[in-house]
Amino acid sequence: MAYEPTPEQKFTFGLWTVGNTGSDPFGSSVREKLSPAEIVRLLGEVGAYGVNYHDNDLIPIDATPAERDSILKDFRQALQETGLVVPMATTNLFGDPIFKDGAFTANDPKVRKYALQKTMLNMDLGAELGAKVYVFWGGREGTESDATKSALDSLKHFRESLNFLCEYNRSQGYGYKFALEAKPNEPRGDIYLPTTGAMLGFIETLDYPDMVGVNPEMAHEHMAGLNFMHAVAQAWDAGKLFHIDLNDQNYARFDQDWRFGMQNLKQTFFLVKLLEDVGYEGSRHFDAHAFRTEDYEGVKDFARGCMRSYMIFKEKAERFNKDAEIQGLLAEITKSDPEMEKFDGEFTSEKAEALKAYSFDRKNIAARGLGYEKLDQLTNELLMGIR
Ligand code: GCO
Ligand code: MN
Ligand code: MN
Repeated sequence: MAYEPTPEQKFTFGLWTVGNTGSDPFGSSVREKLSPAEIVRLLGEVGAYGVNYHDNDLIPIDATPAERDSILKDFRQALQETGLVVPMATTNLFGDPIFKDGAFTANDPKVRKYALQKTMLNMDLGAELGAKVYVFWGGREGTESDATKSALDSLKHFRESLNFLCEYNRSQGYGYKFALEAKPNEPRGDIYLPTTGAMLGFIETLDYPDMVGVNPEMAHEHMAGLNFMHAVAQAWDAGKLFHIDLNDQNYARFDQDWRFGMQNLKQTFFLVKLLEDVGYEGSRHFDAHAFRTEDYEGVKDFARGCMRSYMIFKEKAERFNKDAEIQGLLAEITKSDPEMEKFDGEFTSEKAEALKAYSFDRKNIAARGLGYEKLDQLTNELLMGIR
């Protein structure tokens, strides 16, 4: 199989991902900074479908109107040349010193309103560029010390800001879907609403819950020691999987943002299998960056690797779904029990009474082996390439 990316698979990268210059808290850049147009061309070369951006990846925060026009002109030209689209836009509400105490949850009302202004302005630009998803990642929305900020007020401020922006979205007729991205920590000591599950609960408290979903990220759930696929399944079940950030990460480490499929092969397999089995149709966005050891050839290897791994795992998922022995075991495990069917469906008092009176052979039921060792070994052998 060739594993060539196709537009239907909607593989996207952020300007900030392949454009990452390799600096970290301990060292400076190792790669020259590319312009947005150059990044688009690099993505075109590796076969990506789209490019996503933060306002300031594209237009520096201090750019003059003339600089803005010229950058946008070059960017649009590169999009046209390569055929890349811009499916998602987002706001940088963490980089500038004004956001040192957060954006929508900063204690200073001026900072909160500035965050709203900055977001509306970029929603305007994103809409012009064709974006349909708007991501909110609150990198600085949190605390180091809870002496400094009220967690309850912060939730209130965040809710008010999102409600305001939902109204703005409606009044402008942009039709954006908002996607909230959770992260447990980094750069703040603790970030509010630290998991996808927390975001899903919060969304129901908003004025327009239907407009708002989630953008779960693999590395973020892994930093918190959680099972990413389970979080994505919950988002899907709630009809809230509006976007996804794919990458990789060792458990319980700082944010590593590794190439998709690099580290946790089995977790990645089950994630891709879920996305493919349910028919997820949104962007498959890689929010990751190349190792600091790489030049731009290595960055292309990184980007191709993300997409290849996705496609290989997709093929493995098809194989899993067609494997007679695996499917036989699954059918056995999940088979229905005709005797129990009378208790299925809606609640009635009669059903409850009948269930209370039913005599279960507890020891016999418990004594049955489930064959999970075999099923898991077969799964691993499939992943190891011998099935
Ligand atoms: C991170 C986040 C960001 C966001 C981005 C889009 O850990 O830095 O994942 O990369 O995804 O800001 O909103
Ligand atoms: Mn991240
Ligand atoms: Mn992300």
